[in-house]
Amino acid sequence: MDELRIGERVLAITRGDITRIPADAIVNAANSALVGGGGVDGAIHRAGGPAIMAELRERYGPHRHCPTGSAVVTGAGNLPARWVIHAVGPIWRGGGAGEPELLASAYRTSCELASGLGARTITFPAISTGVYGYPIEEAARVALATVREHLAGETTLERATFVLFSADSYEAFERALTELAAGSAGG
Ligand code: AR6
Repeated sequence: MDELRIGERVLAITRGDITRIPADAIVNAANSALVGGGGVDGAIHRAGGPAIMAELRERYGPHRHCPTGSAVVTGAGNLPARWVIHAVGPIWRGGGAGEPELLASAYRTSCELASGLGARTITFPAISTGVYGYPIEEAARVALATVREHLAGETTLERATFVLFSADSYEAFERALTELAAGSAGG
């Protein structure tokens, strides 16, 4: 399955490059220093152009810091979006250092910021599952459960889509979405 309905809203997964898919808000997997980097962060700044980094510098200063589990907003430059939400996921340290809570917090904060802006559609990468080493199966469960919970509450978001870059990450999210659907069907 690639979609779960939550009332009128939809939680979806798809394969692809997040910089190519239109959405009101695109979530980035950033670092606390908000200085850019590799992975999806590099792809977003490349595709979006220098305006995004310029805005980060201007709004949040040369010594900017975004705590792990939180997020900040900029415009989206040349990306097919209105906003980029730069979320900071945890570095995986074995799972006993609060990683699930911090990862959930990164997604929850992103959803709340997007809803505060009035966004109706949002796309996410699999935060923390690249350079930061978070195991994909566990990350997929946390990611989907957290965004589902947001979509079940008061929000402007109508559709939230995880854009998975690799076949492995797509398959992990597909399994986690199927589990989540079975869990909600069973009450
Ligand atoms: N579209 C969608 N997903 C992508 C794309 C893309 N274009 N490119 C990579 N991914 P990562 P993290 C996937 O490493 O683990 C950066 O240097 C990738 O396959 O981008 O949160 C930042 O500056 C993986 O599944 O982010 C930070 O320093 C997922 O995106 C640090 O890495 C996340 O991998 C953040 O590490």
